[in-house]
Amino acid sequence: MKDTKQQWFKEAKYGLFIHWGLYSVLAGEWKGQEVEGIGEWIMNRFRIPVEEYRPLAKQFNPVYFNADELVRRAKEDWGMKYIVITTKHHDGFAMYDSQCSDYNIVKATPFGRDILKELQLACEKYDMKLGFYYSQAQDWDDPDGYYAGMDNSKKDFRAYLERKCKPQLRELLTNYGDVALIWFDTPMQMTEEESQELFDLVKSIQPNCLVSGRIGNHLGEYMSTGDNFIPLQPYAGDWEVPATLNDTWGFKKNDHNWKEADHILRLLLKINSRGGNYLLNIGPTALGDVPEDSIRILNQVGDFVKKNAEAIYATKAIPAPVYDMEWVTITGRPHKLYLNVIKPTRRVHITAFDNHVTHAYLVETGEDLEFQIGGPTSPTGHITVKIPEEYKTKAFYTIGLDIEEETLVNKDLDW
Ligand code: FHN
Repeated sequence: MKDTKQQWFKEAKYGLFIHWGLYSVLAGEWKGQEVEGIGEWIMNRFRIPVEEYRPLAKQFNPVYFNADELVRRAKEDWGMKYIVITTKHHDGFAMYDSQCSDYNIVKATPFGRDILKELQLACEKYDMKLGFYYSQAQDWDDPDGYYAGMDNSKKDFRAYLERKCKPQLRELLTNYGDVALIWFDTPMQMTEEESQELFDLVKSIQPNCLVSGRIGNHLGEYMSTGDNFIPLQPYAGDWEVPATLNDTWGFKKNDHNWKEADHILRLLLKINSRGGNYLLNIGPTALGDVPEDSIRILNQVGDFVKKNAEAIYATKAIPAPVYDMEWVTITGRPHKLYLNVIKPTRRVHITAFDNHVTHAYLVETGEDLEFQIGGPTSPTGHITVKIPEEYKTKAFYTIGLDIEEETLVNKDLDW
């Protein structure tokens, strides 16, 4: 079981992932051809030679990027507790002022600004945790970095580690204040010793910086599930689901397959009810703005999160309920359950429910609600909560239940 031993991570429950880099310039298209699948892999998918990919830096001028506005939104509008940004994705381009590789946003682009420094300052201002994604094994730019789908056997991976990976990690951990976590990714064939070296390097500079599950060889401090993968049962320990709002991480101009707010909210609540954090992605454009659809959806989810904060933050896994209902997802904390209504329902009625409830209330107003345990067929085993008339056509609200038991008790379905 993974244990970060850090309260902030256990309580955060909702964070913002940012995939942003040179691939955003291509926006999913190379020489008139659309890339299949995720946009940030375009260099790999089309085998774009380094000499043709590098010049994209000259077109990268994200003049609309506004770190303050982005962090403010994440905190105040979206209700997120931490941000993780790609400081170097598999394409090898650094999104900060790196001294050990000029292939970076400050030295290679007309933009010339260190967006990481700007984000660090904004995160400090808004009291937001900031973590760095760093592709430690794949580097399609460095001759000795791994390249998925190619023969890597002739590469001197050690040389790449010493020349680029470790020095860049040192820079990230030295020049940008307190780093909440390093989000390693795709370890590929890294050995246990190599993963351990990177782990030790992080801890030697910032002992409180968490190391993500994808450092490889089971050395991470929390578990990262597969992309967009939500376990059916609660996992023990600390874990996180990295997830997309559409079907790509890096910006793709033709990907409009957005998951709408009710879908995202259901996923957030499912993950929280099983004890995990939801790290939800945006892919800014090459001009530095966040796609309008992302903002719209995150604002809607954020409205719920802010009004019903007690049903989200610092909640604990509840035992896998025996039901999976369209209109409601249940979260909880010791002696509390939350019925989060996602689709309008005329009747708030939960069966196979065996808790002793002492109080029911509408979380967003605090208003007390009447409730009834049992019914015509059984004196126990279900609860009906009376909701105000106007809520019968509403969704995105939460009913809080104070319970005598520690957590949810499912009644035997035998009755
Ligand atoms: O290959 C990457 C992918 O581009 C993206 O960064 C995701 C995010 O979890 N991680 C890898 C695939 O799992």
